[in-house]
Amino acid sequence: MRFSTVPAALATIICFAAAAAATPVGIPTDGDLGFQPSASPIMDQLYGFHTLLLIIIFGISLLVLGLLVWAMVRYSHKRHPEPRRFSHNTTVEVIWTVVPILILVLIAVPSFRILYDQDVIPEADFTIKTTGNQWNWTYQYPDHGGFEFVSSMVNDEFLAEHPFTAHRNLTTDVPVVVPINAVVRMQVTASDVIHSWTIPSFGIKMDGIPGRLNETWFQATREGIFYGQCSEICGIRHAFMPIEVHVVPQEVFDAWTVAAQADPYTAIDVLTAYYDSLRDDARLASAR
Ligand SMILES: [Cu+2]
Repeated sequence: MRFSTVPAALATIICFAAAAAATPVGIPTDGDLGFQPSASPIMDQLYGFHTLLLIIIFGISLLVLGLLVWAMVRYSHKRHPEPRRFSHNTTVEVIWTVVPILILVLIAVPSFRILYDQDVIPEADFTIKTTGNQWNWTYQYPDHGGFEFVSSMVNDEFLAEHPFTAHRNLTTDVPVVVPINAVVRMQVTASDVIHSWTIPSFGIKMDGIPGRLNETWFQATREGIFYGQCSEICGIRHAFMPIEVHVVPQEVFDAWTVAAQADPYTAIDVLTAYYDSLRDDARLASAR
């Protein structure tokens, strides 16, 4: 009896793993609070830093509130009709100068570390160059034969035809594809006005400025479909130039690049086949 539960548990795990692989991240869901789930080491660091700040802010707020209440109660006119006349207290002044300095140092250390890690690009596996245009993104893969495509938001007809897989203001006609765990050097520029390329789950945001080539990097540590939106007010359709990144296994990425070198606009078929196979695996596993 006990042994028969093992394949069932295994099937459930496979089922969850397969379902998780193509899970969209960065779409609004009911009851969401806080950041989008992290999918990179930088975002992990940002998440930790944010939590540290939250604890510090909470502590300071509680302390100040407590002191206020204590002063109001202890030194009210009723309890303390005759105020004392002193105007300085060296001990208290030293404490309220030194303690904030210590808190700022405590904040500065991880803050500078994250800034450094974001700024210094580790040895990259390959480069993607993106150019912001009013109102879409051009992508180039210079290390994979230099193919290039334009990624635009899908229209309402497409949304109506794909109600479960397409997301309003987020889904693009040609997504960016990267392999899991690869270090990607991201070059960002623009052709007309300032745009900003971002994927919140990767902890990355970089302005695309005409005539300037900005660089940043990311390492996606989780399979899935990740979304971002242009984050620099760039004109009337600023809200309609989304960013969609698919993080897939290396072999799927390799197959996609081969297909994209021939025609980047139909290479998405490789991804569709991969997601279909995941779904079939999950169905098989749950049927067993
Ligand atoms: Cu823009």
